[in-house]
Amino acid sequence: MAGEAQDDCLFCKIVAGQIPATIVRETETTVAFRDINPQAPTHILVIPKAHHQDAAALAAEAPQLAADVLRETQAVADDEKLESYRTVFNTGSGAGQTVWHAHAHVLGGRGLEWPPG
Ligand code: IU
Repeated sequence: MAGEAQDDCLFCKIVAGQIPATIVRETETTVAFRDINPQAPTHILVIPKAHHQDAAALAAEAPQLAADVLRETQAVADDEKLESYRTVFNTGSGAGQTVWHAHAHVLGGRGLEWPPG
């Protein structure tokens, strides 16, 4: 069922504390942690604690939770003192999604080119 923890989901395991992560923020509904393979000086992932497979599913199944995730991306940027930053939701393998638990990448701390690769 939508929102239920999945046994085979790495991010559900991070939420459950079963896999280590450098957590920088936590709310009742979200967790933010440093990406293990950072692509910028600041590279933090903001995830809903509940399992939704991607950003589109999150928005459709739990719109309030999607808003919580977005609010937390700004909180992360504030904590990291980022004036400019990029929020990315990769959706689908063709766009580079590798973990099927919705997550926002918050990237900053260097100049970011447009368009992305
Ligand atoms: P993607 O948009 O699905 O490709 O992003 C998944 C990210 O999760 C990717 O940047 C990984 O480096 C990151 N990550 C992580 O931070 N910790 C983990 O245990 C695993 C992946 I697995």
